[in-house]
Amino acid sequence: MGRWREVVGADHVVVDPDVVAGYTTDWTGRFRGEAAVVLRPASTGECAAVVAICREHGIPLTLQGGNTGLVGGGVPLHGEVVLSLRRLGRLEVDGPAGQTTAGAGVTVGALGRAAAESGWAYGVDLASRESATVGGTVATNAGGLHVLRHGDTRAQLVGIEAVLGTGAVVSHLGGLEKDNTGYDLAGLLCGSEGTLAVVTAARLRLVAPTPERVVALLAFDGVAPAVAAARDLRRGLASLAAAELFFDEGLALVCAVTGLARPFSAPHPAYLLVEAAAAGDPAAELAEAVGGLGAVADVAVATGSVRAAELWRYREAHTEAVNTLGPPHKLDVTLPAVGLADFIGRVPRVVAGVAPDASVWLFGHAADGNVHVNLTGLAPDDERADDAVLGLVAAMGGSISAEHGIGTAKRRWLHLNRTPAELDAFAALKGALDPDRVLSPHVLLPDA
Ligand code: 2HG
Ligand code: ZN
Repeated sequence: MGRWREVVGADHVVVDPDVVAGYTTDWTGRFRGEAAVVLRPASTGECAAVVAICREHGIPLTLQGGNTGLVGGGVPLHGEVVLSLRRLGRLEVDGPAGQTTAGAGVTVGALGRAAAESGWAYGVDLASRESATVGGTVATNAGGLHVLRHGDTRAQLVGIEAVLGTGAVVSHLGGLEKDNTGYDLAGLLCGSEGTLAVVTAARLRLVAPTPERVVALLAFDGVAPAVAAARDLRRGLASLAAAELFFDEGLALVCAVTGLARPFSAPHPAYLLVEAAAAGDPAAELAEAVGGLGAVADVAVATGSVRAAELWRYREAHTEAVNTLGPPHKLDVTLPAVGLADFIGRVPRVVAGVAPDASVWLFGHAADGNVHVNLTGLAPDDERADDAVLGLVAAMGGSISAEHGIGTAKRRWLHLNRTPAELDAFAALKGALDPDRVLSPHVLLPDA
């Protein structure tokens, strides 16, 4: 305790149980851990000193950013000390380079605003933008709403600063767009979920702003035409910035929970929320592209930003609406494009076969093949339906984690997507960069 106080300051060695409690349960309430201490360093040097002390004494750490993760990777489920990175708040925009250097604790929302002030934009956006941090989104390679346009977090990453599990600091933040000088450490640490290093800062690419936005909600009479529409818009609408899929059961729940009015006079089985964004008004090209789709049953177009935000809310409020039903099981999966509609049709039957009392809520990022399968009405540790759904995903050639990571929740299914040789390579990397398993020892990889 004394050495930690010397490093981070007494105020940031948190032991008050009421304060610690804010760091030990995940956002959904499904993953509840416990910790005696939360450490809140404010610099890379402080992080390195903390890791060195923990390594010396064999004290495992759980790394935590905004605690918006949904797979139990950021909470101390085995009594670990929590290393909260939220105080790492450095934020510089390099206008000429079109890049930013951001500390791990900067939120995605704050990064986006800083980029906008300098005439740029950040390519990653997600519903949890005001809590999710740069460190967390890099550690999990977060996707979000604009992957179809700008790619995932790894695609924005130009460089990284991090503390390895050995306590060594690696810092490569120069921001050169072309830099073929050996292993891509930034790319490796991105998505490693805190198991190899503490990400303390990232050098991130910015994108050209697209201030003119039009949002439309399209209704369809089935899943297949909605999925096909997302594919056709991706090819035919250059300004397409988002294509978000949801269904009538989820929409009804969102309306009941939020008090929003239903968007159409009649219900429809499937909906696609489409955003077009460009430097000039994309309304005409969006209308033309939607007109060419053929199978659209109804359309609501937002002509102003208030209505646009309302239409977005139908999709973004799914997460909070589902949570009102009790802690959900969250299975964030990707399917090959050709199998997406078929998978969506099969999931409810597969779940009903093993857990008839469970409710299934589906929504996601249509153009990425990414469906968020949320299951409610299950005990937190009842994994029969998880097993059945993830088995179906693998059998159909999909991924058991699209954008949320493996965390602790999906470790037992990692073998569905990764061969023994790949898992051996993962273990070798862990052994090299975190030999004493100080960093998030129960996340992603099997226990030693
Ligand atoms: C989203 O797309 C997030 O809104 C959360 O990835 C998904 O709540 C979920 O399952
Ligand atoms: Zn998502």
